[in-house]
Amino acid sequence: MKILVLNPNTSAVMTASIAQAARAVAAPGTEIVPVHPSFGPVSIEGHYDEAMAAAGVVEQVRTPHAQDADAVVIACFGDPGLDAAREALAVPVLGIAEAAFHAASFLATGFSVVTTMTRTCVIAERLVHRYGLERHCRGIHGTDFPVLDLEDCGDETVSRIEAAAREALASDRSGAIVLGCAGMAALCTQLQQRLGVPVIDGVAVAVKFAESLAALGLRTSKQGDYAAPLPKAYTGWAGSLRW
Ligand code: 2AL
Repeated sequence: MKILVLNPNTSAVMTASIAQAARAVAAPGTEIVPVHPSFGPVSIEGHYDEAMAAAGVVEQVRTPHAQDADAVVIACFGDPGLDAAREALAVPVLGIAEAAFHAASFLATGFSVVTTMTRTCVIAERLVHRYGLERHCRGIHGTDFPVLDLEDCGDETVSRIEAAAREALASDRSGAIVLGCAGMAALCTQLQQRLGVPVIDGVAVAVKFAESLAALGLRTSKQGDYAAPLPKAYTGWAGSLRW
């Protein structure tokens, strides 16, 4: 089986580290195909970045790589372009925030999110509401690390994320931590060992959910709003992105 792992930012270093995290959990017969858009922000840290990244996701789901995949994972914690990708494709498409929230709700009655810039907390908060998981999510905490700092993070970064997670567990009375950035995937095992509670990396759980749904022969519904986009002219620079 082939899983397209789509990093919506344009950092090749982050795409490679996301691919490594995905391959670490993939089943022996699963091929991970990592891609990122040809345009857009190098990191996604706000609403403006996210709007551009969603267009990058649209670009990538039109490629032969995506058409050939058995499932797709959108590997950014804001799940940009998730609904658009589900319209465009018939295979299962999972966002890492959505996957991580659901996984956390299986493992603890309440979880806390530890993310990058504090300004992105509202993005995660809105997603929690969109997915109906507000009774499980007990807090969302920024660490004010720029996303690209995670490309090359040492022990000091891990210790700061660990400290934020410890504080979150205590103040929120949570039983699990969700990592709020695809760039944190490589830190998951280490943080789980240090914290002694489930630590959920959305990349890993999204890959496993994607594998399971594809193996069960389950596909995105084409009835209603996830039906293929309506054909129409797109103008200006978006002309080549029309369905
Ligand atoms: C992210 C992420 O996962 N990738 C990125 O560029 N920005 N999300 C975040 N909250 O930092």
